[in-house]
Amino acid sequence: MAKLDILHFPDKRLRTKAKEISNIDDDLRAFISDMFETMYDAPGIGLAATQVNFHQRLMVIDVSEENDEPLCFINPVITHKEGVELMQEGCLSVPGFYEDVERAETITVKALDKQGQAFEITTDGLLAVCVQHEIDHLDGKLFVDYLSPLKRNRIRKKLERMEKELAAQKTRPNSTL
Ligand code: K1U
Ligand code: ZN
Repeated sequence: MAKLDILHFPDKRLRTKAKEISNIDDDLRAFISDMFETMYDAPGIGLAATQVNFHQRLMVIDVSEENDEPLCFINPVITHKEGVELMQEGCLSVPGFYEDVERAETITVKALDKQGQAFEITTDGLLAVCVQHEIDHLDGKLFVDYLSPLKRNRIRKKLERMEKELAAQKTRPNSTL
């Protein structure tokens, strides 16, 4: 198992539209294990392949308290949306920022699991929000795209400053980063 590097906004690679997966094999299953490890370690409740620079339609989610309800979605498609809900969202690619986003309240999503078996879930609450957030990633969209340009640019500038600071720290002698 391996922990993967997560891309940060405004990295352009986060804007890539992921491609459908046609072959589900042991290599892909090993990558899915790495994605779960990366998500739990972050910690987060979801992770889309786009965020780890793998541009295929794959995402993992676990919204349970005990991290014991892992869900893997391959080629996910939302087939039904109902109602509207405002919920605070975070993003591992936009670390440290949490903002309210409007999403569908109840959704039906169909996908393939890691064995290639089709399944369908109708859900609401945090899982519904997380599924919509992760599918947005696969389409190259981020939660900051729902904010005003002013807020989005403030977040971008702060994250660019932090990335620069981190890069400078790494080049200093005796750095433990
Ligand atoms: O896709 C991602 O960047 C993961 C993101 C998912 C998400 C969170 C909240 C609403 C919608 C989608 C996160 O996991 S951010 C971190 C987070 O919310 C969290 C971390 C630890 C415990 C509980 C929540
Ligand atoms: Zn995210």
